[in-house]
Amino acid sequence: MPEPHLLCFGDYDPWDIDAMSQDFELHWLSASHDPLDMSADERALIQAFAFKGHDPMSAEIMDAFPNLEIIANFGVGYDSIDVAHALSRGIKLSNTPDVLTDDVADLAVGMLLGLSRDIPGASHWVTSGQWGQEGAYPLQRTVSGQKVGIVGLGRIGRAIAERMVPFQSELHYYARSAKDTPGWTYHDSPATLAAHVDILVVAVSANPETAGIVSREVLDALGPDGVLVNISRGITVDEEGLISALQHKRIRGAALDVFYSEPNIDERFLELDNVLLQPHQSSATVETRKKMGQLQRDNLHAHFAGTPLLTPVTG
Ligand code: 8YV
Repeated sequence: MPEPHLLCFGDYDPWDIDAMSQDFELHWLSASHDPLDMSADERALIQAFAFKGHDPMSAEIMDAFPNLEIIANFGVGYDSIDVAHALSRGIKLSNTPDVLTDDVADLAVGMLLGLSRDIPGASHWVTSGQWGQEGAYPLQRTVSGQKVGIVGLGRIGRAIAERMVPFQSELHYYARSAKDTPGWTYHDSPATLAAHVDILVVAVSANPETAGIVSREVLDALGPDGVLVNISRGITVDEEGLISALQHKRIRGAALDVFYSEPNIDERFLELDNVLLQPHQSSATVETRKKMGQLQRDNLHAHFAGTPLLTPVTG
């Protein structure tokens, strides 16, 4: 049987390219990364997309591929994909949940520790020789025993909350409805949650409903002693409001792995002394990226074998 034709979006590691090329006829985008630059003949060959990255996967792109059957997303979040359009055209969708939960939760906790104890600044204090010349580093803030609020208690939010239990955190959360939780306090709005905690962690999945869910009002409720950690998506936080809150110290600080505009983030972030900034790397370990690639391929194989997708996106 001829191998299915697969169009790869994004940068893949060599092990993914090797594995994909064994079972698929691979096609790559041109340097412009614009799928509409491909010839109509080549577009007509494509049966599947291996989608990676955060560029919009629009109705226009899908419609330019008349024989597209499946979009296999490399990532748990699929906010860049026009899901409604894909499903209306009968194009199947899959994502890569679960396999990245631990790494994302680990980084959220690491960012929280890094920000609260200013680990990057303290490291620079040593490497710059200031420790010897100027003495002890300025005092930082404690993490253990603080009140931690999670916005979105899905798989990743729950994994972050569980990691904070050994830190003796008092745990609070906001979700669409109360969950079965071991003594954690439910709040029915993000602002009420923020008003009750010292540390607010955004772990909600991004969609039109959650865009801007961490609004100026929420940041003000968090208050001048509060810190924000975001490992979800830039659009879940009102970024203009966040920059203003950080500039005017209306919140104490923010640890951010995600931004409105990546990788060229708003330059005002670079001037702030109360942030810890990461390059959207929460799932970026060799171990997890191998598992994500495997799950992406397993979904593609399931589709072409005529069996149910392992991790379908259904809307
Ligand atoms: C990306 C992510 O998939 O899983 C997600 O939703 O944001 C990441 O793990 C990764 O950056 C590749 O685009």
